Parts: sequence; structure tokens; C-alpha cells
Amino acid sequence: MLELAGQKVLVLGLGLSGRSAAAFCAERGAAVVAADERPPESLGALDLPPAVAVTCGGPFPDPADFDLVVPSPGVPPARYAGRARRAWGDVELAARALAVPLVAVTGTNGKSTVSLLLEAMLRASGLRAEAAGNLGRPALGLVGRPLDAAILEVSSFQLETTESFCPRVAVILNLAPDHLDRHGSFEAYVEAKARILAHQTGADAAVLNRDDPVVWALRERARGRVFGFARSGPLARGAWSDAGAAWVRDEGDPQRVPLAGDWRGAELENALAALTAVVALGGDPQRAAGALAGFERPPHRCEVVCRAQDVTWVNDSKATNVAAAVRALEHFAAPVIWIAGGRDKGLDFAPLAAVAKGRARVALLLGEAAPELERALDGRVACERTRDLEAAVARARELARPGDVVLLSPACASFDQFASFEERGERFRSAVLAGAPR
Ligand code: UMA
Repeated sequence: MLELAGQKVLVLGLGLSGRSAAAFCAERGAAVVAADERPPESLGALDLPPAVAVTCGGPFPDPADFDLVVPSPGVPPARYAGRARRAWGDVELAARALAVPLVAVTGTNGKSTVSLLLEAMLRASGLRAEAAGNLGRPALGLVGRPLDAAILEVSSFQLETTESFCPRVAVILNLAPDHLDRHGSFEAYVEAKARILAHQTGADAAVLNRDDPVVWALRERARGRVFGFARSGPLARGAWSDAGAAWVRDEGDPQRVPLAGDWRGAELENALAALTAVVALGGDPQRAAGALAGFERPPHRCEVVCRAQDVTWVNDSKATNVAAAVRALEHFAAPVIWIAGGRDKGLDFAPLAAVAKGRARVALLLGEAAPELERALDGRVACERTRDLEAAVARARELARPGDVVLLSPACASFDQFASFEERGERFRSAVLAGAPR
């Protein structure tokens, strides 16, 4: 499956993914060159095996000179396609090296939450399970771990560099425009996501959102069993909700599964998707659901930072696309002071206008996309431009009235002003807490 000894390997990019790939290939006897276009001083300590030859701050070596190219997710295919003999990303490498069943989770929004929920559910079922991938822990970190099942959160970028990736269970949560600056069109983005199903066999399973027409249409491409999940049922196979509980069915009669905790809207979809994946893997949904009550949601996703003077401050920095910001706005009944903007990814902002109208009292806009956002909101929401995130928080504090929600849900990438969505979220949290009464 994976013979790297003596192979000439070129790793493109030395972020989280590239570092893990360079070390992995070198430890298996490959002759590794690892390249990054940033200068060495901006990369920090790389902590790589001495056998890895590192080249930074200049153009990438010619991929044609290597047996295998391992591109980082952030490196566009145009940089190596046509020259590389073979291009495998870290997910392809990890899948080849892991001997346990894989559950892969993709979709536009909710991937990390569902992957972590699945990890908690499988553990509650008595399995040794760990999640990795796009959520920030490189997939190769799972190789060599004592596991019964591995959960991989996979992005469209990572799926582009798979060749034989065959998860036992493939989950597609939802599909809305994202990363169009990279993929060129929504259709191309959907094709990249659909690669999660491409190498499955009759022995595998696909878990698909019945309520999302684009996702549900992909059932035609599934080669194994198809499980659905939906806000209301019934379904022939899968999970749905009814009267505050979940119902799940594989074969035969559905069984009722209590949903402990507050699971509504997109969060309910996430819980149902994870339960369905457990069932598709052959697990016990009753035991798995035991993980719901104590589940700690990952940060930066509609995370309540604080409540002060009856104003709720919410950090949704991970809303890096339009669909995610729409979901966040829909979530709040209270008047919202909405902070948005950042780097546009080629998305259509128009859907934001309808949902923000009547919910957002004011939109505080920042970053490169501010003018485009203001045009798209088309006078339906009062807009103000702000210099930066700290200025937006200060202005929100002036405007907020008791009962309001101040929501950072940018609908844009962070890279015009921050290193990552995490940094943006941390900066928001710090600015909010710095001004909160003690
Ligand atoms: N680089 C170049 N030339 C290029 C592009 C990048 O030299 O043309 C170099 C950069 O200088 C940098 C390195 O490549 O040093 C960065 O590589 P990367 O952008 O792939 O980032 P990693 O640190 O390896 O993180 C990647 C994922 N990043 C992206 O997909 C952009 C992380 O997902 C993931 O957590 C990590 O691997 C571990 O698997 C982040 C992300 O933004 C969270 N994902 C997107 C999303 O969720 O929407 C898809």
C-alpha cells in the first residue's frame, strides 16, 4: 500500500500538514526535499528529522524531478499538476498507512464539530477513536496510535490530492459555495467534495444530508449503502428528529435515541449526522448518544464569549463563508449587531441581505470585502465601516442595548488581517473581555 523507502519525495509547503508529511516520509526511508516559499525566519523552528533537505524563501523545486509530490492543502494544484508524476496529500498518505476503519467527514460547515462529536460518541461506545485532519491536527498524527477507528475531517483541498482514499463511512454534511477563488466554480468545488465517495466499494457507506439537495443528489454516486439524516423523517435508513429525540434506523424498526442537551438548528443536524455515522459503522447509537450531554463544542463557532449588561457577545470567527454566516444570523432571535468582513473568496454575498434584514440592527464592516458586503446588503441593513476588529468591538459596545447580541460572523476568510480564523477569534475575545465590566 505504501512503499516510500528509496523514493524521491518533494513536500510542498511547511505548515502543519507539510511538516508532518516530511517527517513521515523521511522516517520511512524516503529522500525528502521539503520546500516553502516563505523565508526561513517566518517559518520558525521546523523540528524535522535531519535527513529532510529544507529549501525556503525561493521558488519550489521542479516536481518532475521527484517520484512523489506531497502538496500541502493550501498549495493550488496548478503549482504541480502536469509536472508531478504522482501527487498525494497527507490524507492519502495517512489512509494508506492506517489499518483501522476510517470515517471521513466533509461538507462546507460543521465538519470539525461533527468529527469531534463522532470521536466522543465512538469513545462512549467503547471504541478507541481519534479525530484529525482539517480540524488542525494533521491526519498523519494518527498513524501508529492504538486505535479501533480513525476519524478524518477532510477539506475540498485535501480531497483534491487523494488517489485511492476509501473511507469505510463517508459523511457529507452540506454543500454551499466556498473556496471559489481556488476551485473556480461551485460545480468544481462540489466535484472535489464528491471525491470522498469516488473509491468506496459495496462494503462501505455514505452518510448524506437528505435536507440538502446538492448533497442528496450525490447518493447516485454512492457505491455502498446510503444513510440519510434529516430534521424530520422517517427515512428508510438513517436518522431524523421528532419531538426532541432522534430516531435511527439501519434495517428494521427505528429506535428512539434521547438527545441530551440543547440541539437545535444546524447543531441538531450535526448531532444527527454523527449518530448516523455511528450506525453506519455498526456502532450502538444508544451508547454513542451518551456523549451528547457533556460535549464541549470547539471554539470560534457561535461561541458565547460573555454576557454583560444583558448583551451577549458571540464569536463565530469560523464562519468563513456566506452559508455559515447565514446560519449564525438565523440562530439568533434577538436584535443583532453584526460584525462581518475580511477576505472575499469569490462568494456571492446576496443571500446575507435577506437574512440580515430585520435581524441585524447594524452591520459593522471591516477588511477587504467591506465595500462589496455593503453593496450586497443593499440598504436593507444599516452599515458602518470600521478600521479594524478592535474598533468594531468598541463601536458595538456604544451601540448595544440590553437584549442585543453582538455577533462576529465574518462570511469571509481572515487572511487580509489575521494569520487564521483562530487568531481573529482570539482577538475578538480579548477585545470583548478587555472592555467587559468586572
Ligand atoms: N505555501 C507555499 N506556497 C503556496 C501555498 C502555501 O509555500 O503556494 C506554504 C506557506 O508559506 C505555508 C504553508 O505552505 O508555510 C502552509 O500550508 P497550508 O496553507 O496548507 O497550511 P497548513 O498549516 O499545512 O494547514 C493545513 C490546512 N490549511 C489549509 O487548508 C489552507 C489546515 O486547515 C489544516 O488544519 C492543517 O493542514 C492540518 O490538516 C485550515 C483551513 O483553513 C484550518 N482549512 C480550510 C477550511 O477549513 O475552510 C480548507
